[in-house]
Amino acid sequence: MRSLEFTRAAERHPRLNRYLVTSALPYANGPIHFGHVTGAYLPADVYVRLLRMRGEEVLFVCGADEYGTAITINAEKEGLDYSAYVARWRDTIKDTFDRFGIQFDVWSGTSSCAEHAARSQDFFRTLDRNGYLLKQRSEQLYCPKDEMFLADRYVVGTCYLCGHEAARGNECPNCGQELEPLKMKVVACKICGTRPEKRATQHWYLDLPKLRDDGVGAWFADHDWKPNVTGFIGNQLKAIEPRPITRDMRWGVPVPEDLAGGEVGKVLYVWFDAPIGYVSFTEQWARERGTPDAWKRWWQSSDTRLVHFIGKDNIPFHCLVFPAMLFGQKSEWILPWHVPANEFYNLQGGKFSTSQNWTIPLAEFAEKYDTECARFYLLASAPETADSEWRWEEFQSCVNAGLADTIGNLVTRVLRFIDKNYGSKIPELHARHAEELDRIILSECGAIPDPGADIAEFRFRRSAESLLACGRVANVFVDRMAPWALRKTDNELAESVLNTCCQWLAWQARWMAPFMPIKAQKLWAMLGQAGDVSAQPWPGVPVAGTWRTLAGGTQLGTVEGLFQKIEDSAVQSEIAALSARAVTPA
Ligand code: B3M
Ligand code: ZN
Repeated sequence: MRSLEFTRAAERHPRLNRYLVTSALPYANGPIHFGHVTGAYLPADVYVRLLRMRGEEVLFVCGADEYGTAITINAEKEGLDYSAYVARWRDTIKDTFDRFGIQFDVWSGTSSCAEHAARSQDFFRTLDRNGYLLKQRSEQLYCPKDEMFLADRYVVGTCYLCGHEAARGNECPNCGQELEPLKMKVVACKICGTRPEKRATQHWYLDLPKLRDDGVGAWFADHDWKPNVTGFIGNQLKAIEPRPITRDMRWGVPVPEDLAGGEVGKVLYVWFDAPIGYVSFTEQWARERGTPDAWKRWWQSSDTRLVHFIGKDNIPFHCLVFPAMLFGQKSEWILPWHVPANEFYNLQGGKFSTSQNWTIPLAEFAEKYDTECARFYLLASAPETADSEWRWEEFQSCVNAGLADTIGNLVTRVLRFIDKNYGSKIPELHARHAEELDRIILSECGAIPDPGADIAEFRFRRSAESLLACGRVANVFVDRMAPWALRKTDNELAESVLNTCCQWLAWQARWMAPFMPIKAQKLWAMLGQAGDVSAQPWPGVPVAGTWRTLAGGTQLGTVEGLFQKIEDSAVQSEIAALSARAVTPA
């Protein structure tokens, strides 16, 4: 039975929902770059912040993806054991998120989360029990010298699709296609260079054709996807085949012993266990807060909206394979409600590449620049519907001409003027001016769509536009009303105008909170407001007659600049440093 309290809350907020928000689990195998940040983490963080202000119930889950051959090969190269290697990257990546204000409710890792192996094995076991796993013996490449099967990246050879000579056993870095290692030409063991031989071994496959026919196909078809998802997955579904989900390796979640049938050294494929991390990390969160069963409310309650924020290359797994795994549990598990998938984000005319050093080291960036300005620019330039890029000149103009000249300038010109001429107190609104001033600022200076409505529908670029427009409108208002002149001729009107400006800034502070929480808080405090601006209800668009929330006479806080402009010389030296650091591929 629903508690009275719950019913009352639901009546107060008829739109109240529960949102389980995830960001793709970054591989614990290197630093993340701005492409990752704007693709899967920042929009999720902004979305979560907005939902919280709207009073929705939200949980934001992420952690590192710590298995797979890309990781074992790099750990071996560095002579580190796997756990130490992934722990280092797990912490480094988390540090980057902290610097950019990306705040998860739980941050974990697939090899360190205590719940992860059992939960992954449970998924596997249930899929098997429900008839969705196939077992097949097949020939695989085996290195006689290293005495091991060569999973994925342990195979190097020539791509049979494009001829690229350094293709890996699972995919070609040149043409981006998935490969079958047995079809590759001139194959060698990545570790010792020996030509591998073929040996028979057993593996498990996820029966995707059956899952499609039993309901996943129908579920996909009546879902409202972004256009970049519909066509791509629709085609994949038509020609879908069973997908291998185990590997011969030591590092990974072991295939449950009771099912292994004596086969040893088998682990779950990294892409099978990784999305289950969303679940096991939720379990960890629930345990750590002392309510171990609370995770079910998020994953097994049909009124939860599951939202996966991902980059383009993770689409098949989040729109098809993971939903199929959830569906195949044949119990209360929910399926994704939305999968906002971004396109690629490039850097100054090239692709972000850690190996070719075409990147911006983020810890260093955070020492030199304002990371909240970067948040804003990254959103304003996000690859929502087409590839887009970070350009230093654009970052500069976004900060200087966008944030500093509109929002920053507005704040200082209004608040400093009040500081100087009105004893640092918000001037009164005189009733006879209220209606006219509302009309001028709310309709004659330009209309702005609610950025919250855009964020809720994953239009982050447009929401960023609205925030700037918010500053522009008020600047138009200030120019038109010219309170500095009015003060000498009609001080009551001047006071009413300045009161209106402060009300507008309070509005703007709340609108800013999801984008730039620290600056929003500063502005909130400058307006003499107590408490946390992010704990304020989301205000929507201002409505004449009811939108003013600040009391006249309120003492302002200390007025300070919100944005620092970026010099031309800084931009030039960043562009030069980028090219100087870059290495051309061998
Ligand atoms: N680690 C791939 C990536 O970082 C992968 C995502 C897993 S989400 C379950 O692009
Ligand atoms: Zn070898």
